[in-house]
Amino acid sequence: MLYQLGIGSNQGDRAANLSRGQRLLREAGITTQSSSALYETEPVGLKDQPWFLNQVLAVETALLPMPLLEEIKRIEKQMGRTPAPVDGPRLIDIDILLAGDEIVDCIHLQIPHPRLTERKFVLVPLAEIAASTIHPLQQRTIQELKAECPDPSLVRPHFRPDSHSDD
Ligand code: PH2
Ligand code: MG
Ligand code: MG
Repeated sequence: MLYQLGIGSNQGDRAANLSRGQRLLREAGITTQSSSALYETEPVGLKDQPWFLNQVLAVETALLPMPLLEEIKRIEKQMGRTPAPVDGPRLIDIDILLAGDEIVDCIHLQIPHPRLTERKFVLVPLAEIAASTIHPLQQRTIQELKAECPDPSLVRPHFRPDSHSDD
């Protein structure tokens, strides 16, 4: 089954945290089919914290949504994520955004992610790899949801510090 995952970090070496997260997913049999660019994003919710790096991954796995969530939690814990306030700083955060056309609504897991449509830091990278995917509850494409999203927070492409050189 193909899932879209949102992955973010705003502590330590953020880019290294995202790539380690992706590697641990792969080692758990959750393989990346396509990935967005990295985005430098203004914090949403709690403002007084460092900017995030966010990315969206399309991953393939045989895991059903709840077992996938358990694997994700295990990886976040393995990477050293500690309990933090809601919307507070984090070393790594991996969220299930979409699971194909499926809708999941239980206490511990809602898919599509309930705040997906309100967040530019999700919609911008998601539109890069899944623009014409239809949100199964809104019946709108990701492209449309991005265009209509009123979130004023800044989302800009991340330029890797080592990606250019003077010599
Ligand atoms: N995650 C949050 C809260 N706020 N802001 C940005 N820019 N990026 C995030 O990943 C993020 C956030 C809760 O998970
Ligand atoms: Mg999150
Ligand atoms: Mg999360």
